[in-house]
Amino acid sequence: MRPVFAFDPTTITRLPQPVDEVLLVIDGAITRTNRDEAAHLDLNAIRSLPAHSLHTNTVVTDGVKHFEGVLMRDLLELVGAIGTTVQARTLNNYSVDIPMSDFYDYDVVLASHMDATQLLPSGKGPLWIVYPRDQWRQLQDIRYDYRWAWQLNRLTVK
Ligand SMILES: Nc1nc2c(c(=O)[nH]1)N[C@H]1C(S)=C(S)[C@@H](COP(=O)(O)O)O[C@H]1N2
Ligand SMILES: [Mo]
Repeated sequence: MRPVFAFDPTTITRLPQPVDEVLLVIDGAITRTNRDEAAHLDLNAIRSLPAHSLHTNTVVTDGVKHFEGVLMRDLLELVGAIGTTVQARTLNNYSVDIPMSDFYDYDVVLASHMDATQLLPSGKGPLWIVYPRDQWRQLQDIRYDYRWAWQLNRLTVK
């Protein structure tokens, strides 16, 4: 894991403004923002990061699914996250605290697509935190199942 520094708001720099619908707002201890001390990201901003995909079973779908998105650690680097915990919140008001070390220990994906189809709020979208469950036995555990936040729309870095 990379070292954790004290959060210094004086180092804040700007991200580009969103052009399309904002899918994800990241706030808290971040050093790159574009509105109201938060990072408001549309799909293009998310997809400006290197694409990452994986195949895995989930506890809520049948069979192996193909997820496409970006790595959670790349997303956190994009916004200059400085902290130890990420609180994930969702459209259905679910909330879970995730240790940031998960994203350095594993290739955890912020998925925007499943089986080549964009995730929508009527399903598990707009975004879904997907762990490489099939690749690591230790991830096949209820402690990690809680962290698979679907219908994700906000992250707070603490
Ligand atoms: N948006 C959202 N994500 C969520 C949840 C939820 O209620 N809403 N439940 C969590 C829990 S407790 C688990 S075990 C896994 C599996 O959720 P499910 O079986 O309740 O669908 O998703 C997690 N992600
Ligand atoms: Mo659960």
